[in-house]
Amino acid sequence: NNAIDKPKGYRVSWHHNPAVEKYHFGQLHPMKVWRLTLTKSLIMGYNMHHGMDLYSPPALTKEDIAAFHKEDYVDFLSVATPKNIVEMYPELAQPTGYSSSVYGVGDDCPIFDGLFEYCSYYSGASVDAARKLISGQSDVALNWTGGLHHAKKGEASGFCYINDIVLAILELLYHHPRVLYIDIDVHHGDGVEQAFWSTDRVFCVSFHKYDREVFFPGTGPLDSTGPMHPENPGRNHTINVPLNDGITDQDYAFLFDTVIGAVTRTYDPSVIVLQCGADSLGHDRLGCFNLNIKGHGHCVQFCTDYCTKYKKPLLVLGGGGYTPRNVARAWAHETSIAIGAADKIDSILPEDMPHREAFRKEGMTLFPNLGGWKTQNLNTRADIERIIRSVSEQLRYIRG
Ligand code: ZLS
Ligand code: CA
Ligand code: ZN
Repeated sequence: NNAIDKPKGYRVSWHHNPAVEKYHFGQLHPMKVWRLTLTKSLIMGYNMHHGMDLYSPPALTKEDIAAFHKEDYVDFLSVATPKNIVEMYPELAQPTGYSSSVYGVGDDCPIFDGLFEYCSYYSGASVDAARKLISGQSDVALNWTGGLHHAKKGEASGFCYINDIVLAILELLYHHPRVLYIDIDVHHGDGVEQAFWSTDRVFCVSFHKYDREVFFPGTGPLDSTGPMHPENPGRNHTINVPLNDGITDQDYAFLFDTVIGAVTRTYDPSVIVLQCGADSLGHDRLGCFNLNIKGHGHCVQFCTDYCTKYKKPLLVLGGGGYTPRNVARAWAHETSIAIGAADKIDSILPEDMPHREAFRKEGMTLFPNLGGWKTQNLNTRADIERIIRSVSEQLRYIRG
């Protein structure tokens, strides 16, 4: 572990309102809110909360949310319940006819009890984290309950209702000239990309599985780099890294370091926002990559090192992740990276950890082998070289 040393006075903040943990998407739904409880337990089991400032931020109000979202959509979310939704919109009750659905509601984005409170809590934590970075009270701010990148201005999408990332970036833009957004969730960060498509003040980079026909949301090809119009400031300020099944730690790290290294050099962001969706790990229920916990964590290490070196704030968010035990492992490991304790946690189970002996006997580890899963690596040398070539050509158009 050759992470760069943390300077004196370096502060990490953890933004988590435990109220988010009590909501349920439904029995069959892959989004399990209890993965957040598991993550918290692991972080606290390793005593990492002593290395951070803890905040339990308030819920956002409808007005706060309307900074990005359409008012009628926010009104709708704030009143919809499982009971009244079918009375208001009988078309949602049909087993087949929900495709042209109301505000994106349907099987992926169900209306469950307390939905609006759930949204206001996870978004409140992201906005609070952004504010602590702006005020200088924090250098790295974590919100594992956020990172819901698919939500649109007036529509829910892909398990996301309110786009906490967009709300946090809008907050950062009050004080920061240039925000770099990086998205390592296995899905394309379409909602954030769309929100900042026409500005050069936010640079969006998403790494994702791309297959237009079969993999959600079907957007984010290599040649989607911002608006076409030559006068539009957003032109060339989006990078998409479309990947095939089975990418390994080595290939992913090479792509990440090359692409993010080049973007940071040319764009010189004043702050970084990193969405850490854990569905890019091997063995994810919805994912298809072969990343291990440490391969995923490498991206967090890269960003914390960069931000420490150049004294820039970093906002770290959660996202997808559908094999809860691995989600908790990844985000606990990434918390240890943020506080500069990754090398300690590697081998040590804390003295006072509940069930410590049982864990040790079972050979339980933060780092199970998640590689070599399901598929082989279908990303060829040529694929990776094509991506690197395209990105370096694109970056020549960005003023240096
Ligand atoms: O990035 O693929 C789709 C859309 C469909 C297929 C699924 N049906 C239900 C709707 C139409 C084309 N949706 C994806 C969304 C993935 C969102 C990822 C979010 C994020 O990680 C950020 C948090 C999808 N993949 C798998 C499912 N949906 C899915 C699987 C199983 C179920 C159960 C509950 C619901 C219906 C049966 C469902 C969805
Ligand atoms: Ca992504
Ligand atoms: Zn995802």
